[in-house]
Amino acid sequence: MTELAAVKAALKSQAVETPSWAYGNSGTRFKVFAQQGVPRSPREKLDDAAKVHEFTGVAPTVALHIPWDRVDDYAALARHAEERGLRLGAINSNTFQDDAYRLGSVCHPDAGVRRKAVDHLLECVDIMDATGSRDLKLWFADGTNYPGQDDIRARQDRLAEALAEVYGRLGEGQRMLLEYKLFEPAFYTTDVPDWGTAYAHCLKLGPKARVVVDTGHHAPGTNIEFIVATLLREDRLGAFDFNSRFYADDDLMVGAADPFQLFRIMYEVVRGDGLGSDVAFMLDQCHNIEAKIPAIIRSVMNVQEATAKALLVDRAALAGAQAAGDVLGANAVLMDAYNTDVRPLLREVREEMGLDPDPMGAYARSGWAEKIVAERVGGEQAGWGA
Ligand code: PSV
Ligand code: MN
Repeated sequence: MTELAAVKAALKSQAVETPSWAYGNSGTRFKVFAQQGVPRSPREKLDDAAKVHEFTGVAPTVALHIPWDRVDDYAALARHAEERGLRLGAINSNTFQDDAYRLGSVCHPDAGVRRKAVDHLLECVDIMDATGSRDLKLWFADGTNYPGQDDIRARQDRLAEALAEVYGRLGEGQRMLLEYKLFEPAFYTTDVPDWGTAYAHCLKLGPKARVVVDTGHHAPGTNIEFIVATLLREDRLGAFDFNSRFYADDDLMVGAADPFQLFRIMYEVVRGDGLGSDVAFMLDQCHNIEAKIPAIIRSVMNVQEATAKALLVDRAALAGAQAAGDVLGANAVLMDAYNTDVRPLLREVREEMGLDPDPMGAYARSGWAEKIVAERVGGEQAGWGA
């Protein structure tokens, strides 16, 4: 295979998982702006996700969030997905919206609340059995707001105990993905605040436990690609939650705020053999003021563009410059790839995949946006319950 053919093959087999909640209404804690045509059920979310896959060709799986996507029959939901060329992806737990969780969930000082939270996580594994999902994705809002509020170390012990019980329930081929987040909603301490804490718990649990890097969950200036390189080197990178941030957990379209950062991350993914591996590339975004489906299509395209540039890095030239201590030369190799306009290459890739080379235009011309506005009247629009 020529180098270009290898780049194209990698781009064609890339898979970006889209989040069910991005198709529903969501927003900031100040206001959720409802939009017309928004899905009213998990099935309608999948119908929208199918459009993203139809026009990009690289978004074959959809992550669910429980209880936002709770249905009576998960196997039937999986069939609904299959009939649209999709599969159900990660099952995201939700231990952050129940009144019982005021002081935390799996780290709560009360054993009864911890039991309730763990039972929910076990329910999520039952759902994985029914949907055929590989990954259980855990993010905990647990933490404290005030010094002295609770015992930091005891909370780690409770967390470890809960994770161990759920880990023990995982079936063959199932994985636990542990997501960290610097702060919010807890402001003084967060129980899983960083990749080191997540990694330490995963290491103790075993090989099925992996770390999730949500690109919005770091302090400003954090070198995320370093974290990615390290986790890949340790074989503990489970997944990405892609989005963009200007300030904190903004959940904007990935690649919008800082496409160069996304490129640097994707370069480490390529360098660390993470592309085409079992690392899941998921979006975790909210579209509050912009049209949702086009925003998700744009996000998928942004990931593709960053990936294409990362694949175009002349690795031999880079290694040569690095070995020679040629600081500027090495930097130039990386920047040459970043500054390449990969849009013509991606148009070609899409044509070879039998797709319209312009996914945004193709979606706009498809009439789907008008159809859902006309048809999805009545009922309650899906939202994140915030
Ligand atoms: C938390 O901020 C998070 O990133 C987690 O992944 C949640 O599951 C997701 O957002 C949706 O609220
Ligand atoms: Mn996330």
